[in-house]
Amino acid sequence: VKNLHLLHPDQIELAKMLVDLGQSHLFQHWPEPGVEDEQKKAFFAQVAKLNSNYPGGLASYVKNARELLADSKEGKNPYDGFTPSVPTGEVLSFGDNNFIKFEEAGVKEAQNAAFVLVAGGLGERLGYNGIKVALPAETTTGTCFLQLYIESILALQGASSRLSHATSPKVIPFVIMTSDDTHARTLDLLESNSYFGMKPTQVHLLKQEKVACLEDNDARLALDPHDKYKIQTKPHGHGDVHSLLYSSGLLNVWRDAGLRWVLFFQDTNGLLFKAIPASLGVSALKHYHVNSLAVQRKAKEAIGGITRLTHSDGRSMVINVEYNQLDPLLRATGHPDGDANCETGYSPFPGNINQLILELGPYIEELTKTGGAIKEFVNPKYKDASKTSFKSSTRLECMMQDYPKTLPPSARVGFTVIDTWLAYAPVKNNPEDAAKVPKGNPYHSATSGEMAIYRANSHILQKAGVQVEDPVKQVFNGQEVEVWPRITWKPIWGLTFAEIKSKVSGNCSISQRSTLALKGRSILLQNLSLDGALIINTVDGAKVKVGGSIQNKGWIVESIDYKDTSIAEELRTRGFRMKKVEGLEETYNQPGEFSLKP
Ligand code: UGB
Repeated sequence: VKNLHLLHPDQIELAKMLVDLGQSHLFQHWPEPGVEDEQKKAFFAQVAKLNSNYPGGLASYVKNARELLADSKEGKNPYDGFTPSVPTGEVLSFGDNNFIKFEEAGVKEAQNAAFVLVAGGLGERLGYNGIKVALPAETTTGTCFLQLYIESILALQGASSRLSHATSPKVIPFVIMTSDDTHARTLDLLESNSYFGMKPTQVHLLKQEKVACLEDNDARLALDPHDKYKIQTKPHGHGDVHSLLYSSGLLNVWRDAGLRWVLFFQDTNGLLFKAIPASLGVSALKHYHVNSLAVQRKAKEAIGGITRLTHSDGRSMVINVEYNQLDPLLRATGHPDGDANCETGYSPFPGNINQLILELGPYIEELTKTGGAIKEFVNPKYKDASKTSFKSSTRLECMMQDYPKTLPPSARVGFTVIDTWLAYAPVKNNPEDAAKVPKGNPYHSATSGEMAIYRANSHILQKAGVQVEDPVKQVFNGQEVEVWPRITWKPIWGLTFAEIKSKVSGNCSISQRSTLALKGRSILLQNLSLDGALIINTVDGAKVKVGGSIQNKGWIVESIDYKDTSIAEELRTRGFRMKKVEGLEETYNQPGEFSLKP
């Protein structure tokens, strides 16, 4: 009270609110006016920020926290009364007629889409010092994830406007959600690389803020252990993306511009865009308000399972059940083996890869009701079984895939299962943890993420008629992986199967020890027999036919030790690097027709 005169009237309101919320411990220790006044003002500036960043303000935050903490103390199961069952959705098989039909529909729709990348996470499991989107997706070309995503969106934009013969091509907006942990470095990565070819106005960065920590079951806010004038904060989770998009005003701008779809994706999946056209096609042709991308899932794999939950009161929803909750839920509802593989060798519940496609109109309608608030959860680490105190402060969290939880039963919620090899190879685990993954389960490491790109590209070319030699097995950083020829291409070379197929003809073959990088739109492979390294760069307007037998010593995948700190972290985390012994690199920087034959 003695310090009140230091505050603005709106800050006085906040102080009163904190007292009403049982939070007076936050300033009980404050000294007399005149001592540390600046810190006191800074404290209230932080409170104002915490208050405005949460839908419903701190009063709602504390109220929600009390309810969730009480439920957690009681051991209440959020899925009480719900019975899980395997939902039905669209299951795609790469390259068949159905897949091609959906891809074409998806490319057409892409010009009506906006993309949203959630990239606020630090990736503690990966233990990488930089931001994850700056990591190379593969080291043959060194393309980082962010570049790959941007070039994919641009390629899709071009393909979509060509298909619809648009006179003034639409620009696909790209939003990146960052956090204090990633914002400056993300912006720097974009700026120092000229936004990887995107117009800066096409990219919007939205920074998520952290939320207040809670020190006990009464939801008393925790002070920072190192600063008594600061409330301790922690990340609130990727679910923030919905309230941020809502409050940014972008959704209405997009609707007014005629957009129809918002696609959400995560930071380190180098395969994702191979699955985007077909999945967007599913959304469009099946009229899904919500479409979750999924893959086959091994039981107990650390990805959520897409599940139909039916409540005894008649409610029913198709929703992601997080991996740590699926097993207990199944056990509690008459499945004594819990989360187990069925006769296919996979869990019957498709694995959520957290790629969501939402129809914009119904999305705006829903957010107008909720303000973007997503069902939260709390995960306190209790000191003992009495559950009365915590080992360390906790906070509320939310996940973007929980968006459908508040939807009415009339909402059309579906999912699309895609071949794992085509769609999903995230980089989440550090080498040590990856090496401990049970045999048969995916490593989700930088090693497996890169090798998965070569495998997918090899499979795609095989489907397109190229003879690609079988892989060899090799161990890097303690992980056994299949090493396929290192085949990469820029998204502009081929984003859909039909497009890729149209660029391959005759008898083409690629040996296992080969490297092939296609960096340009019009590169046609005709009767090419490759045994070595071949890199082709072209500008738009240059059309190059590549054929004949190309043979050289090639690039060798050289094993390295991740503990060898003299090597860059980006390479160490994968346990190998490309030794460029010999290769053919050609660059065509003038428009025209060319032919490359040895
Ligand atoms: N992220 C943010 O942008 N902000 C945050 O506060 C936190 C994260 P993780 P997680 O792909 O297999 C998810 O940590 O949360 C971004 C799904 O919940 O990589 O453990 C972060 O930058 C799970 O159902 O994953 O698990 C990253 O881009 C399953 O689908 C993204 O959010 C799993 O991903 C995910 O963060 C998966």
